[in-house]
Amino acid sequence: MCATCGCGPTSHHEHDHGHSHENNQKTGRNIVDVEQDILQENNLLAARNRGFFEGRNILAINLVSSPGSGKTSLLERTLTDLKTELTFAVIEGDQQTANDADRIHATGTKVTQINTGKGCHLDAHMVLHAMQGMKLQADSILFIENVGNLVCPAMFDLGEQERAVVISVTEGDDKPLKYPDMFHSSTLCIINKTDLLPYVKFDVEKAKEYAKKVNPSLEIIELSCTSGEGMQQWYQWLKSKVLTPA
Ligand SMILES: Nc1nc2c(ncn2[C@@H]2O[C@H](COP(=O)(O)OP(=O)(O)O)[C@@H](O)[C@H]2O)c(=O)[nH]1
Ligand SMILES: [Mg+2]
Repeated sequence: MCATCGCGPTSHHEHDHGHSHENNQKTGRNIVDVEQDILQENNLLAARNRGFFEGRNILAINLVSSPGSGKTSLLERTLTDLKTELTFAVIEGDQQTANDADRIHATGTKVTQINTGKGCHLDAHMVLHAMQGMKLQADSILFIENVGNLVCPAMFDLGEQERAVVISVTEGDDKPLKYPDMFHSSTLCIINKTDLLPYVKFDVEKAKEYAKKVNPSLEIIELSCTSGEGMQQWYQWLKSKVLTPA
């Protein structure tokens, strides 16, 4: 159950405990109202974050995926390979632990960990709060690694310019159809762990077709953080998004 967006209680109550129809209707209505309020407030703060990023020419990229797709691995390799060319900072989101922040810190990159407790996503306020203690440099890239979850983070704009959804070949090629909101709201889809393709049933062309069906303008990059295959294409994409300072 998510303590902040209220995505849990609806389905639990409706399916597990057999509440009366009237009660279900009432519960459903209340939850929709609360969600609208939360999202409206979030959008205002996201606009504030976006203004901050634009004013300092910071490219903010929200990394979303299910747990274990390889977000932190992608960051570790990227930060290590490009640290002499670009300036980076990272905000790490997880329910518990500072494990990912430790992994990022080991690359020499400035990082702040947000623990959401029972929350299943980052929101714009958490990002604003984290940024206030970070002294972000102008003309830099800020990666925001979201909590591993293909559902709720889709609803929460953080003020980012780009949203990259990472899927790995061990998760099944139908994820874009099952979680369309996430793929619809993303600008880039990274298909990770291509080194494992010989061992798993994952049709790359089908995955791409499904992703494009949900979002025709979605860009797609296949890569492996382990073997390094495809990483250059990701670096090119990243550099193409960095705006030259005026
Ligand atoms: N074989 C393979 N394993 C990977 C790759 N990228 C990440 N992993 C592994 O997947 C697991 C989860 O990775 P992590 O970066 O922590 O995922 P996150 O939860 O999305 O941040 C770790 O055991 C990684 O070593 C890859 O390209 N190939
Ligand atoms: Mg991680």
